[in-house]
Amino acid sequence: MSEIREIHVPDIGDFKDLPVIDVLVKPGDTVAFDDPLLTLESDKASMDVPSSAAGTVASVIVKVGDRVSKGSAIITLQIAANETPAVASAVIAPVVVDLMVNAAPIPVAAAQPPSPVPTLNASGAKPHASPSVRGYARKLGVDIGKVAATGKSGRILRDDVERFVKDALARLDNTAARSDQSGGLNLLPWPDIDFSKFGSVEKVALSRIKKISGANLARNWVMIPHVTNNEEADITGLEAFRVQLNNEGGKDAIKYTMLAFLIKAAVATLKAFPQFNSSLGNEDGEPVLILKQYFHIGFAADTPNGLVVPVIRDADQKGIGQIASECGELAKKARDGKLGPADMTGGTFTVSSLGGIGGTGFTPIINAPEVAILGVTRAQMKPVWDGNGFAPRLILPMALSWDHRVVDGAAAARFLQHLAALLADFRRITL
Ligand code: CAO
Repeated sequence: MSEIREIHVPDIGDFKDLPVIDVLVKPGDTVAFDDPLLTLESDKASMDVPSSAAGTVASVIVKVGDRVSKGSAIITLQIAANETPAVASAVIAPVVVDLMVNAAPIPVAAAQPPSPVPTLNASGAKPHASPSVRGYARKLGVDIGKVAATGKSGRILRDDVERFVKDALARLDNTAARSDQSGGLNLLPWPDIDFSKFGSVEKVALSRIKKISGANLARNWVMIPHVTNNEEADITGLEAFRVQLNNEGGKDAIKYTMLAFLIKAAVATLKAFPQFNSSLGNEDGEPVLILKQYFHIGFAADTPNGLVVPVIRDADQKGIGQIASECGELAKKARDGKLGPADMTGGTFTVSSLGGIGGTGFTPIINAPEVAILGVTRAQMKPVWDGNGFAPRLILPMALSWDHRVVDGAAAARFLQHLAALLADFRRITL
């Protein structure tokens, strides 16, 4: 046998028509005596309304925004037969119950159930706290006996419970940071400086692309153990061939770019070193290497709004002319801000060319979840010893950043040697 009982707002002093700002229970919830049911807000503070009985919530009568006073029905509670007598026959005795949070106590009348097992604090004394604060502590899993009281006459306040939880979390964080030898990084906070103290400044909001790429680059830089290997490729013959192809073309001919040759040579090198065309994955908690049998090559494109990486799909199945014209179209789309997600996803390796701009070398950041990226800078004529004398050769500086969890320095050096050999004599690509 069980009984359905309405639970009402108890005497809340002079307060009337208080708005409900939170309903803390829903049908089906089990509540204990003293568990908070509602939060009300007066012009001075908010207060929790505790349950005057234990049971299962059958229905919730009030909702956020309703106004309640003493005697308003809050919920109906299904009370098991073995639980009813203690509460039902309890003598309603006037007691002082602190319904307030961070505010002065209000005298109310409440039904008193048999006292719960007293929780002792460190000093062995029974902790002194209102039902709502006890309910709040119970909800957070806090042993009220361990909470240090700051209220009048040793009363434990809601703030005390919150402080206890914050301290416990901080201790947990510190312990975690110590136990992982500061793997949690434990960095100094970013300096918050008012630069206008030193001179005039102008504030410019970051573009959407900068915000997105910045967050990705920061994650990749921090989470991937990057190493960058450098190599030089003699592209004297290749550049002569490229210029010849472009000179042969008519008015509407494709413009053969160095980038297109680099993409083609990168694909051939990835085929020879498949671990560079992979991603790190996880299967049943174990790391696995996902080797991709497709070759979608991204290239970094500088746009007025920031860096984007459009992707040439199946570059292994395309000729250099097609790669060059697709790069041109995608770079234009990028500059016009018209790239869609499909243009920028699925890449397996990235080429970042600063050759048209300048530089002698840089460290590209891996475009995760890829595991390597090739950066090239401006090719320059250099005197190169050919065994008999110095000969002028066009030398392309290359930088390969790679993920040390997946590949190692020897593999990276071989990758670059292979790539340099292809660029030095492009006929080798057919071998
Ligand atoms: N060495 C010497 N010259 C080079 C070169 C190289 N490696 N690569 C290109 N050039 C020359 C070309 O010959 C061409 O010269 P001409 O105008 O005299 O013919 C000029 O530079 C422009 O080359 P291009 O039309 O082939 O364009 P590109 O390949 O240099 O650039 C693109 C295309 C999309 C890569 C470029 O516009 C771009 O955005 N680059 C920046 C990429 C970037 O920002 N990377 C850094 C990422 S990390 O922040």
